[in-house]
Amino acid sequence: MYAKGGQRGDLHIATGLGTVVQLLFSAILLRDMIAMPGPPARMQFAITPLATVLTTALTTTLFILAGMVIIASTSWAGSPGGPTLAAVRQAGMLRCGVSIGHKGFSSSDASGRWSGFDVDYCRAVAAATLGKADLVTFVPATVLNGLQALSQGEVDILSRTVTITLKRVVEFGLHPVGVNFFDGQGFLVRRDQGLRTLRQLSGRSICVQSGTTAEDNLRETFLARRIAYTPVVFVDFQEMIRTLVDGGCDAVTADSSGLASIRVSALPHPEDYIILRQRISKEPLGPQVRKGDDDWLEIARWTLMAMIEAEELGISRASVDAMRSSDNPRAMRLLGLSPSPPPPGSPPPGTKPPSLGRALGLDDEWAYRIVSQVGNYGDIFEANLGAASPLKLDRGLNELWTRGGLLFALPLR
Ligand SMILES: N[C@@H](CCC(=O)N[C@@H](CS)C(=O)NCC(=O)O)C(=O)O
Repeated sequence: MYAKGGQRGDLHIATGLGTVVQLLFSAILLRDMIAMPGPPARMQFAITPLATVLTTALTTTLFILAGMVIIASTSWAGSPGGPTLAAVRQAGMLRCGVSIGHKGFSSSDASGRWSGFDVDYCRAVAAATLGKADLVTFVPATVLNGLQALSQGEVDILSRTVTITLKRVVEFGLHPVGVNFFDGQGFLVRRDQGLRTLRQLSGRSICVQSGTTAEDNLRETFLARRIAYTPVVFVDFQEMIRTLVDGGCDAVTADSSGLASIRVSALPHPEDYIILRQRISKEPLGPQVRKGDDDWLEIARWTLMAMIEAEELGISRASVDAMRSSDNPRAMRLLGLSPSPPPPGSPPPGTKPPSLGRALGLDDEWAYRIVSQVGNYGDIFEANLGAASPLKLDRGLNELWTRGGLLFALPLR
């Protein structure tokens, strides 16, 4: 249904091989023509050494030419951008699916301005691809509607607390970009009920939103632990919260980050509620793109990696300009700068592979714009979810691997 953008490198190799085969056929044909019987014996005597010299020279030249074709076509034949990038650039706007109202992750204020951790990732993709972080149209959607909107081409990327699962990826034809938030499912209860463990939820009513992973996890876990409960299932998230506040259920279960968000933004007295310590699932949350445009997947994936890499390198929104004169080769590479003068052993000019940005079909400054306009991973975590935000979440599993967490940027080289 969607135009395929990938396999450009393979195509170049195929073209190169095709050219070689064609050239070799021509050489063999020429040799056979020259060696064809016909001319008188004396002439044949004269032609044979000449023919041998000619065909040897021709075949050698053709081999060299063919080799050059292959080398030229396979080196850095990679991603020139793909159809989604072309469409996004044509529109001058990135369409990004986000959650409807999920403070800290994505929510809009009275003037319609969106903010949050998932919103910032969309802005980073816009900065990388369009040059400006604010060239994003946010399309709010529930989990199911968001997945459908992505698979039907109504958004270019989905960035909304969606758990990556095998069935969703296959059923909706998606590619997970990477995990940008490691979460787990928890339970929010009123403090005065005295509930502190899962076992104490036995016989209680539990509110849950349909179409989310929470619904299945709840059923499976409570069945396996033989804990009886009454599910109260909602399509509408706001209605679920109202029901908790009105005492219509004893607990709400969802991603624990979502519960922290509900607690500070949707409940009249946050201090009256607590989140139980136990978690019943793994919820790897992350952006997703539609299958069929590998080049776009790479742009989305390496945007996330660039934000993590920038944090690993200590390049933040505040320090990025100063870091442009860093002597760290990784930092220089990420920021699309080459050290001057080039260090000994550098490839001669003209044979150097393109910068990371150009390899993605972007430009040299893509990652500089991401960090200077939006920030590194730690910047957007702290501002939206961490100490500087109402949620005050710990980094926990979302800390860099160098500090004991799970965040690890694939090498940007
Ligand atoms: N990660 C879960 C659930 C994500 C989710 O949608 N959570 C709800 C409850 S915390 C939510 O974000 N609601 C707010 C909204 O849809 O705007 C999933 O992928 O199924």
